[in-house]
Amino acid sequence: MKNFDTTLYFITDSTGIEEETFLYKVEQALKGGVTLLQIREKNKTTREYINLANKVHEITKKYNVPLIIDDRLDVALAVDAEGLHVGQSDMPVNIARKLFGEDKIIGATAKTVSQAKQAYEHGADYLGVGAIYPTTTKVITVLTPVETLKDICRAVPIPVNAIGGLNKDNLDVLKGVDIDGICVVSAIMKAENPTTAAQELIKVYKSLK
Ligand code: TZP
Ligand code: MG
Repeated sequence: MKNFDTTLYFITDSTGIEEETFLYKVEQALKGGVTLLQIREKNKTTREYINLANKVHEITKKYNVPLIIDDRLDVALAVDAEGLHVGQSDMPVNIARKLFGEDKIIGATAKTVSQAKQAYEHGADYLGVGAIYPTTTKVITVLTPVETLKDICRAVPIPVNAIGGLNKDNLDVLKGVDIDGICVVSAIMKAENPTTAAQELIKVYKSLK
């Protein structure tokens, strides 16, 4: 049964952090109310990615939060994750859907209305749209105007999340935009206290609605 809430979508990044600290931060963030969690690793071997994803999955299961794997269908299958996220250079959504199954959550990155419509038509369950602001997280991206984000929200019936440089102090730009949630990496990953960081993000996000 596909059941997910994109309100506060936390994307992890273990770069430069000891595994124990990383897993602690993941759990602290979940305690703060993260509703969806993606593991995103760009510099790990396949085996390292699987090992870490399995550990993260043990934690997300305790909090009943679906685990999404960035980019790697093989890793998602290996750890029986609830979902997969694909970017525009990753596996196409329709192929991922065929290989991963109808019951799995598949998300896609979209920066234009046409990319959004295609991802939806190919079977995506949600979209990540951005970057709304410049980001310090390692990613190849360009800025997406808020107007485009609004157009995408109108163009597809699936949940749309804003991403990129978002933190509790700059969400006002999303006021009145029909998004379903926000995606953050550093606002939680780099927070002193991931629990309060997540709680504050939810509070500010909900105040915009
Ligand atoms: N895609 C667009 S921006 C981004 C990704 C993966 C990174 C977002 O990270 P942060 O730290 O929340 O800006
Ligand atoms: Mg990707």
